[in-house]
Amino acid sequence: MSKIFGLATFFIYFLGTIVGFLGFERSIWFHKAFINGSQLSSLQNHLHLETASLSENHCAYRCLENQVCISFIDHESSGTCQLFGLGVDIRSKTSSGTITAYTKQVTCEDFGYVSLNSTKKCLKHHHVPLSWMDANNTCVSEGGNLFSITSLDMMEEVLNITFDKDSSFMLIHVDGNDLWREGNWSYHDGSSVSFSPLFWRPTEPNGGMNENCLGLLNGTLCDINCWLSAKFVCERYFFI
Ligand SMILES: [Ca+2]
Repeated sequence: MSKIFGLATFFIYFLGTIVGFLGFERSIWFHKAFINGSQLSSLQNHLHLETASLSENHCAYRCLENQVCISFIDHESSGTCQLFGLGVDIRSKTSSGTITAYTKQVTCEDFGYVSLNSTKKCLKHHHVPLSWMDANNTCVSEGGNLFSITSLDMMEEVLNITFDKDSSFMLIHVDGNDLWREGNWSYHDGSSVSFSPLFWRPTEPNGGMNENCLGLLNGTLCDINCWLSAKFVCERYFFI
């Protein structure tokens, strides 16, 4: 009796799943992108789940009900459905590829972040001032890091969307410190910061051993005391 009951439950669950994904319209929830082999490799680095697939709609349904999934590829030839924790940036020219990928969210704003034109980074502004260390930890806990300035375009753009809109962001913590060796500035991943003088405020950096963290003050970089409380901007990648 319990076996029959078990089979019936499984059948109802299976039928419910089939009806569920047959009845939903994929294009409402997903944007289609044609990616190339190298973009596929980037996505594979963020593979969240691989499962058997009955159809493209079935795969889409699996992605939709999965909170981590941002994009998916249904491999018809192998009957597998791959869910990825990263999306495809449809602003870039993705039509050159031949692999069909579907992406759930397509802008930084979909994640509550702000877009930049000069980079695929998404930015988030934090209004509660913290020390550089605590600011950095906050960004890490959100799956990112303090905003890394690697080009003048990027620096200019962040000023346009930050300081120009809210003058209380005149000084913000950004990625970079010389904590481990005085005068040797490095990013969060340990790579060296090689700013041209154009990045630095005139006469900065000038704090020696007392100022080992990087701040963006009114449009130029300066070394600041790591314990100083300031607002900050985090960055995160959501797209390949
Ligand atoms: Ca220093």
